[in-house]
Formats: sequence, structure tokens, C-alpha cells
Amino acid sequence: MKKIVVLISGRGSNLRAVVEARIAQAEIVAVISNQANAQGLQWAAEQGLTTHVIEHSKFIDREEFDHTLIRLIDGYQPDLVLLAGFMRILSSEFCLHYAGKLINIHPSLLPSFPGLHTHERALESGCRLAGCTIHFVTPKLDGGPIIAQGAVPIFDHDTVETLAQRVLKIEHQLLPQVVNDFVSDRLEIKGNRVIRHSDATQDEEANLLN
Ligand code: NHR
Ligand code: GAR
Repeated sequence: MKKIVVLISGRGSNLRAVVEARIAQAEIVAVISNQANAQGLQWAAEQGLTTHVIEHSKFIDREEFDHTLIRLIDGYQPDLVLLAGFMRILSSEFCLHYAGKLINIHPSLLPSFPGLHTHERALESGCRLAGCTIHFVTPKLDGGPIIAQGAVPIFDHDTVETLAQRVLKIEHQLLPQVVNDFVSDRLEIKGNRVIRHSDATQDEEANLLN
């Protein structure tokens, strides 16, 4: 069984998608939010998951916040730390401490639109495609090795809300798949690329289909 700590800041619908996928070999050992009123936290508690709040606003600086977060997370000895709608930029120290086991889901097709307000920026840029990117986290914001991406069309009548909703749908499909791949040891980081190794059973299935 692989242990997962999930960091959230808000609604927690991606957390929910992962929980509801009932991934074999994956156990969510804690859900941590930097916002006390995060909706996702309440939902997690209702599911019987262990929850914690560490409010960033109560710390004198980012380093102190990150140190407290590291101490709490390390208590669980997780195999994977998942940023699922976590809205605080993390220090290099934090990212390096969890190198290779820290994954983020970002609502744009990186390397386009790192940072915030991605849907607004995609619409303003006249993009015809939008999507989400799941990547290993490195100190470079939204710049780590890409694991998976999902794309959706942008329509003429789209607003930030309609686009966000369309993107969120593929986030919910893709994130459980990536978590499953990670806990099955299928992902290998090679430089800035991620190789996905399929297992023997899958290869056989693929051959049968060919
Ligand atoms: N930290 C590092 N070092 N590297 C990454 O790739 C990170 C990261 C922390 C969070 C998620 C990211 C996203 O998917 C993420 C990736 C928050 C901000 C931000 O500007 C930017 C990117 C992401 C998350 N946060 C503001 C801050 O001052 C606060 C904004 C708010 O509270 O609403 O930290 O997009
Ligand atoms: C998701 O769209 C996620 O990609 C995005 O916030 C939303 C969280 O939704 N993440 C970021 O913008 C990170 N900066 P959720 O709380 O319902 O999972």
C-alpha cells in the first residue's frame, strides 16, 4: 500500500475524484488545507479521512509555513504528496525535500499559462484548446516534468466559468489515472520527461487488441 498526503485549498473536487476512484494500493493518510474553511476539508472529514488545517496567514513568513507543513507531512511518511487545488507557492526547500514524490494538477496546457487565472488568460489569448497538466513539482513554478495532459476545445461563447467546468471534468478523469500509475511504480523521470511504463498484463491486453 502506498501512502498519499493530499494538499488542498478549496472545493476539493479533485481529491474527491481520487477517493472515489478507489485506487488499489493507494491510501490517503491525510488531507491538509491552508484554508480553515475549505469545502474539501469538510467532505474529507465526512469520509472519515484524517484532516489538518495549517493556516498560512498565521505564519510570519513562507519558510515558517513550509517548515510546519514538512513536519506534519513527514509524520505520515508518505510515498506521494499530491497538490490538488493547493494555492500556495512552495519554497525550493519544500520541493526538493519531496523531489520525485510531489505532484500537482494545474488547469492549463503547460508550458502555456503557468501561475494563476489560467482560463481567463487562455480566453484572452484566443486559444482554441485549453486543458490541464499533471506534473512533478520542482522549485520552478509549474515547470516540473509533465506526466499527463488533457485537452478540451474552447468555444466562441465560452466564459471563464464554462471553460473551467469543461477543464475540471478532464482533471477528474486524468488525476486518478496518474495516481494509479504513480502508486504502481510506472512513472520514471528522465531529465525533463516522464516515461510511463506499462505493465506486462497491459501489454498482453494491448497485443490481444492488435
Ligand atoms: N510551488 C513550487 N515551488 N512549484 C510549483 O510548480 C508549484 C508550487 C506551489 C503550488 C500549484 C500552482 C498551480 O497549479 C503549485 C505549483 C499557487 C500559485 C500562487 O501564485 C501559483 C501556482 C500554483 C499555486 N499562489 C499565491 C501565492 O502567493 C496565492 C494565491 C491565492 O491564495 O489565491 O502563493 O497553479
Ligand atoms: C482545479 O481546477 C485545479 O486544477 C486548480 O484549482 C482547481 C481546484 O479545484 N488548481 C490551481 O489553480 C492551482 N493553482 P478542486 O479544489 O475542486 O479540486
